[in-house]
Amino acid sequence: MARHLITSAIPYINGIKHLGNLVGSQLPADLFARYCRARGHEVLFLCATDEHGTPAELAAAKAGKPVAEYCAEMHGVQARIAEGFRLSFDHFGRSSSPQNHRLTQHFAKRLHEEGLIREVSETQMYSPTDGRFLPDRYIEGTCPNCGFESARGDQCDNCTKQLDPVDLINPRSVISGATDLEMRETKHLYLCQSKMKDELEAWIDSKTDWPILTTSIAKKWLNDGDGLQDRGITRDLDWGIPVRRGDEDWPGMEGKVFYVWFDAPIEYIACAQEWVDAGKGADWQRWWRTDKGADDVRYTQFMGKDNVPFHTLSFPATILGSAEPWKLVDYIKSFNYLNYDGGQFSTSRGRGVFMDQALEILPADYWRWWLLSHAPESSDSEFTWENFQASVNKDLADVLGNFVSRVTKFCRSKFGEAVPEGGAHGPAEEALLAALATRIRAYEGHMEAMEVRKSAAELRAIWVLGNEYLQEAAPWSTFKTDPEQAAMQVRLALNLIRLYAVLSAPFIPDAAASMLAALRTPERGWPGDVATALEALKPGHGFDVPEVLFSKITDEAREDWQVRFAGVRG
Ligand code: B3M
Ligand code: ZN
Repeated sequence: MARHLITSAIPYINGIKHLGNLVGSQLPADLFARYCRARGHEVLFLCATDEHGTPAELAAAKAGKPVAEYCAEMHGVQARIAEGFRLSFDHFGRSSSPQNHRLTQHFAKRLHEEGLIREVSETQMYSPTDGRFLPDRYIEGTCPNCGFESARGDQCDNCTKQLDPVDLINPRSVISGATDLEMRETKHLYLCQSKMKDELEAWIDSKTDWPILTTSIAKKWLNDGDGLQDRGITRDLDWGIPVRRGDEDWPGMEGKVFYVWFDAPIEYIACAQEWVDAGKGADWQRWWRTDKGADDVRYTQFMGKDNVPFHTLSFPATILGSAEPWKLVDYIKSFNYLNYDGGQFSTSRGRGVFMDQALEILPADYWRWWLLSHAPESSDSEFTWENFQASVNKDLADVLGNFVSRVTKFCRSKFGEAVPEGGAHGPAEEALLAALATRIRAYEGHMEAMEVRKSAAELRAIWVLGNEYLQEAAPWSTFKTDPEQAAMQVRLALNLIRLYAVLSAPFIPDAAASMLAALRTPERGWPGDVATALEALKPGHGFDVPEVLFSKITDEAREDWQVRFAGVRG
């Protein structure tokens, strides 16, 4: 038995995430967590909401709510939706928790003591009307390059030129529209990542088993320009973790908060503390402190590719720089983007399917199956309604659902609602068992390697084996001449349903649970020897014919959804 610490990138609090966000971190993390648990490993699976920064402030302002209240509400909303998708977090925490405040301030203190923090004076736009410094996104003005009147402080959306707020002509505050902006001097803390370049590089070079997507991004940033840049870790914002060193004030840093990307990954650790403080666990240190037993933990992180630099460089710089025995990540599984029907998902334009809407139209398993079997691993992938419909109708309804329904209904009509007795395996059954054994070992190999698409393809192939067997064995004809033989075939097929439920549970947990319930068995043990696994349900064991596991998506429904999700949410 191994111990697996698994974290998913923590979603921003500023709204409900779309399916592209889901498949890029939380869902594959859940797949892996469920698989590890099914294999009997000890798992701690953590996620949280990422609650600080400008986007949270802006979203709260837009909702007309105090930011703390907005975050508390949205945390509840995201937690409920996560449950709806059956994301099996051991704890879904909050980066604004008191635990994260303390731990973030602790890390800042340690980094300061190690000589890894320096103060930098810079000038930044200040708005006397708003009584605050304005981050780049809070400033708009006319683009000096193309004349576009709503260019943002960091970039012009019209001509894509990267901008500095001082470049803007007629700059104004996004908050109040005020134009009396002025440059003021302000001090910030920088984390001296450049001093840690060699250590970080050696660490990344030692990760020879990491996906290329992960290491190529890490190396690009390590060697970008003059090499790893020092990074500002404080901001002039109200909402966030106050800049302190441990529980002491930090002279000159009054009224400032830590940069959201400094405290967000620290929440992975704080979340384990929240898990204990919520009474769900006994000891967080054996997961996170290598001096307290975490040295035999295997730690895997899941995230979209845009988050890779922060997890391969910035967060490890925080951990290593602290010179304390914190657990470092062992494996980073990163994902490309999922596009939506010929373009991108867009949160601002409401283009694509968002997590709450997805669950309103279909149960979680339908989405889980499509998203995982089309995970954007080796390249970006695309959601189209045609493809979604085809996949659900073929894989789930025709292949798996149909198998379950045919077998249970046939058995009920000919033998009654109990596993029939009699007959013995022949060459066809031996061949099936051998094919299953090979495919199940391959499936395990892909799941262990977190090859999500390959795992799904193998699982589907395992379902197909059952259908092919049933088609050839044809118990409905055998029954007429040799009922004993038909009984054996049906008994084997009923046992296959149980086996499928166990193997499929990480992908489609609700359907798997329905299958097990119909077979009146709580049995969840992972199959060792296939022959033994296919004798788990003994003759005489009662079952029920389950309700339809998966309904097909009609052309009408598909067309309707296509129009409904084309853009402008509202
Ligand atoms: N909230 C970005 C994102 O949701 C960011 C991840 C933080 S992981 C520590 O994609
Ligand atoms: Zn422009």
